[in-house]
Amino acid sequence: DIPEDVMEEMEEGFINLCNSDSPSLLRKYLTRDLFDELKVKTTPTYKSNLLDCVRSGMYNFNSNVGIYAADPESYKTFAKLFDPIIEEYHGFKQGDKHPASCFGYGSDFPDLDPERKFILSTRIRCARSLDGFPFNPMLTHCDYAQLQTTICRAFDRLCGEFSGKYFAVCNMKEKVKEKLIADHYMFREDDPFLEQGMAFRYWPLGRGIFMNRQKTFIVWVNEEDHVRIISMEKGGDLGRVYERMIIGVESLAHEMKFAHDPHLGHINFCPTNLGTSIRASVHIKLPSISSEATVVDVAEKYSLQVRGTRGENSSPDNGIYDISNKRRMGVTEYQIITEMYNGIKAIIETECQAA
Ligand code: ADP
Ligand code: CIR
Repeated sequence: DIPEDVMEEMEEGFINLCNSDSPSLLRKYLTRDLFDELKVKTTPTYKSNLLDCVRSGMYNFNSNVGIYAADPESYKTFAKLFDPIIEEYHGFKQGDKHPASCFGYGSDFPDLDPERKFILSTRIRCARSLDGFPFNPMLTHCDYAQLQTTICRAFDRLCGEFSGKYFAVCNMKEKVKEKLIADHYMFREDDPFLEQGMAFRYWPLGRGIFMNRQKTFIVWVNEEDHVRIISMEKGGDLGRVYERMIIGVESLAHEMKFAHDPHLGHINFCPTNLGTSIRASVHIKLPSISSEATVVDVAEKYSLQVRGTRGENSSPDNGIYDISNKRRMGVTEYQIITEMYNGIKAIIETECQAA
């Protein structure tokens, strides 16, 4: 019961993808046989189809991954495609079980750069989805509004360091928004991967940002995911940033039911954000490691990912890099932060030796 126009678009998109030189995991794992098997399927509750999941990668040949889940059930209905992609990205095999959440203590991670020579800022974010809602391609006008209302109710109950204010994108002055984006607090609205992934429908309805007074605890609403929970500050005190994120996540979890799967852990729109969904990053200056390729080489040795400082797909600026953990799944939160901590420490040592 896939409409004919959808079938045609999918068929054409598949052929174009095959003929492209896209490096995406989607192109790698979507074979003709698998495509023919999955193109007729829909998910049980929201009736999402394969095109709803792969549109982003079909129209963006420069994707690394190229697929999003249109709803939580997509990970099951289209498992034959998602599983190998998840395995290659996270090293998490089909049949593996994501461990129970274990945050541990931030105090195990002392400041990575007490003299403030290398690290400009540290940020940890995780993603959460609300139980009972699909993801962007299947969300209705009404869903976006309802999600925002539910999430904002939880903000009202935050206290102390965590209390703050919610700013809906629709009420935000352009200048204010631009400044928040430039200062790295706010999401941008120009990501072609998300756009073709149908994540910008009804924009700016239901989208917004919550910030505490110090702008160290931030929550994005209805951007890529229903909720993105962020802790950030200047300097390299990873432990303090982590501690704040843990308390923030736990406070919000009291007020809402987050989607969780016994196998996959936290369930979110992009398969890279399953499991812990944590990305812990530093913005770091590495003037003596002379080339970007060398930084990437060293980072990869420690399972870290290098991005530019203006967000995903941007380029490093003035020798400043965004370096973060790559895998988010199959290991606990504590292990993820430990891996990131050790990797950044090693990169700083490499930088010192090169100086
Ligand atoms: P995400 O981490 O949410 O997946 P991005 O890579 O697009 O997505 O980053 C979102 C924003 O957060 C960008 O403005 C980016 O510059 C900012 N950011 C990421 N890491 C840091 C950091 N360590 N310090 C300051 N800003 C950061
Ligand atoms: C892509 O496929 O490249 C985008 N949809 C983003 C995927 C997640 N990000 C990443 O691996 N850096």
